[in-house]
Amino acid sequence: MARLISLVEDGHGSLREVMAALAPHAGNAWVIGITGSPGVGKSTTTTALVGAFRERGLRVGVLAVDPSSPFSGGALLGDRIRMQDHALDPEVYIRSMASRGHLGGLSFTTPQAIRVLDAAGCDVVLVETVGVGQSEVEIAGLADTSVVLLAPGMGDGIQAAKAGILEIGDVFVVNKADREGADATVRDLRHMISLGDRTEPGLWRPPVVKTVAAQKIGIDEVMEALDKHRAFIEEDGELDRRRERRVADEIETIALATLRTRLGHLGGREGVTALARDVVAGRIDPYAAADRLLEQLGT
Ligand SMILES: Nc1nc2c(ncn2[C@@H]2O[C@H](COP(=O)(O)OP(=O)(O)OP(=O)(O)O)[C@@H](O)[C@H]2O)c(=O)[nH]1
Ligand SMILES: [Mg+2]
Repeated sequence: MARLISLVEDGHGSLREVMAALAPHAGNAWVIGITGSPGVGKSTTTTALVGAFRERGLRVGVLAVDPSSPFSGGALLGDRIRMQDHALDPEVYIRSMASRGHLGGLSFTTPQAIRVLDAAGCDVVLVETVGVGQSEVEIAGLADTSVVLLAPGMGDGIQAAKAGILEIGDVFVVNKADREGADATVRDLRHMISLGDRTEPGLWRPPVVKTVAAQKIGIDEVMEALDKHRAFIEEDGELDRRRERRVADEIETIALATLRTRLGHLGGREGVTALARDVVAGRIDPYAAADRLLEQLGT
């Protein structure tokens, strides 16, 4: 798994073959995204959830994804993952990952890494993403179930709304409930959710759960909320729709990466220079030039 995920990170040429081999084995994992601001308790919560899924006898994969980091799955992120509890469990695979800044970045690597874990027989794949802006919203969009973590005083409902996370959360967790202000944060959040457009009948209404992840308090309630969400989306077809959306994005990203590679083979910017000369001389317009470029790419 480690080597396959490294191939994914490198955008290695053999991925085409690898993915073809994996395809018949993928499609079973429950992908759960866990996102929130730095230090809110994502890794601690993830560790507790891994324990809870292991109690059910399930095989679990964990991907810790840092959209802000150009570094690969090495030391820097490794330090961040506090999951030693499961380091010796052969049914748990933990990996931190970052994009190396090419081939579509994390939108390229994350779904494919999930696919590797899925094909390796993980029943559940937990994807931890540091909340630093838009990219985490995108990555949360990859999950079947998205968990958004907040902590008292760190992000109240209004901040959550600003960050766009009210729309992406299927389950909200107010962690560090041993600190002051947790109940107020829960109230804020419930209020903000009630103002949104997710209160119509027939829609999933995201629950807000309080936890002290460091003491594993509230984890059963989080598991219950996850199970309910899973059952809900399975029932109403949303699970299939999400998976189709996820794969559609994946296909698009791969296609764009392929186009970019072909452009590179044409000599990259140099291949464009002749066309640019024509545009500068007023012989053609830039749209026509772009069309010609695409023709040369064989599209
Ligand atoms: N008081 C308190 N501290 C907690 C709780 N959960 C986690 N922590 C502590 O908060 C700190 C950050 O926890 P992590 O789980 O690493 O947080 P994270 O969101 O994964 O952090 P990054 O990956 O760096 O963004 C650690 O020192 C934890 O021990 C909690 O429920 N209460
Ligand atoms: Mg972490």
